[in-house]
Amino acid sequence: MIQALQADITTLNVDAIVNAANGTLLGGGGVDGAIHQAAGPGLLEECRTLGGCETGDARLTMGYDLPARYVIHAVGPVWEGGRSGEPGLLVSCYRKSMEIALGRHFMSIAFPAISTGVYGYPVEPAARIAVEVVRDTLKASGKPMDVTFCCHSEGDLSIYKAVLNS
Ligand code: AR6
Repeated sequence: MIQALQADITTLNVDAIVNAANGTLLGGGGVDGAIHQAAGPGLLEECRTLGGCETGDARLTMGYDLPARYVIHAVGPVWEGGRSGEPGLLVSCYRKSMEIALGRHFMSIAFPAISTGVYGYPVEPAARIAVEVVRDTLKASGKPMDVTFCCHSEGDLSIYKAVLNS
């Protein structure tokens, strides 16, 4: 039900992939750039209609040319040392994304390591939050869903595997 693997998230055939977006929802680098590139221009067109998104929140769009049917755009916090509410905002990202997925009865979802690239959140504490929120929300919902933590690097994968086993 919950797994970690190393892959390009744009290749995953799931109901929804999560994007590590910024507040404009108008694209950027990293996984955001890769998702927009693979989804095609329809994604940006839909994102323009959304009017942005607060940090810690998430928005749903279609997946366009992606194998994934939908994209959940979550806006993670920029790491500023950990005392500016970053953990709570990251918790909120995962929670809101899971609420959208559960509300739509998605059976499968894949998350990148939100905030741990350009935004600088250290991977291990971020992975702990990701795993804990997903486990808690799934348990509370009582619904089945396949959740994939999609890691870009081998190092991130080993951190996620260790967290999943702890
Ligand atoms: N598949 C899976 N993971 C990926 C991929 C991919 N194709 N590409 C990168 N990653 P980041 P953030 C990993 O920087 O830190 C953007 O410009 C990456 O190795 O994409 O939340 C947005 O527009 C890292 O582990 O997102 C925002 O401005 C993880 O995805 C800002 O970056 C997240 O790295 C958001 O920064």
